[in-house]
Amino acid sequence: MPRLLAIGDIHGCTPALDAVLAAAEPRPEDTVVALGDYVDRGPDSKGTIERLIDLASRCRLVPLLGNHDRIVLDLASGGDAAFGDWLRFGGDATLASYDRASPREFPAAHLDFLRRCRMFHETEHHFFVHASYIKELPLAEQPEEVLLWDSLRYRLPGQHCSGKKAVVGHTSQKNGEILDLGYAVCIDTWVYGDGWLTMMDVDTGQLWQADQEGAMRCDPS
Ligand SMILES: [Mn+2]
Repeated sequence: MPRLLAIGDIHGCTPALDAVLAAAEPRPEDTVVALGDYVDRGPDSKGTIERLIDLASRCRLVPLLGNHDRIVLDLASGGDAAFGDWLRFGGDATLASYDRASPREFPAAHLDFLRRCRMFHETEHHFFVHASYIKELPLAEQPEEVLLWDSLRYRLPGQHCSGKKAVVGHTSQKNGEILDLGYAVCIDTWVYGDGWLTMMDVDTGQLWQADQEGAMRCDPS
């Protein structure tokens, strides 16, 4: 059976990504939805995007755009994102990983990867967004501000009108545990801090979790 797998916010923690991929072993028929925020904060944004480009050749990868990825794209295209604010919110680590002074100088293949990221993904029983959603609106009509930026700490979205279960990241769960609201599950478990990178089989609930150094969590349950 093809699996439907989701990966939470990676934030440049490449050893954690390597570890969960080695454990879950995505196969060509599996779909892997990456929930965005590949860059910033952790030490190896460049390596994380390299791994994801490689992963896309080994399974069906559906990468979503995160708010941090959005800022990198804006800066790369001369948009009006605030460079100083970005540096303070983890962009400094991204520049260091590329050894470049601006996202304008990042490899074209990496920027193309970010440009191809989607705002949402939908399957028969689930939908996937980076941050949050407005329950009354169809996915194609959601404001980008909500999809990329809204925090579950300030507003719980409620059951979406489609009846499907949401799989989201963005709101880092500082206790390292996924947040399961029933109608939605948040799998950003704070790998760039003291937590884990979480990969989940959304149909079975099986979890694979690794820390920044790539050590697997022994008993995720
Ligand atoms: Mn985010």
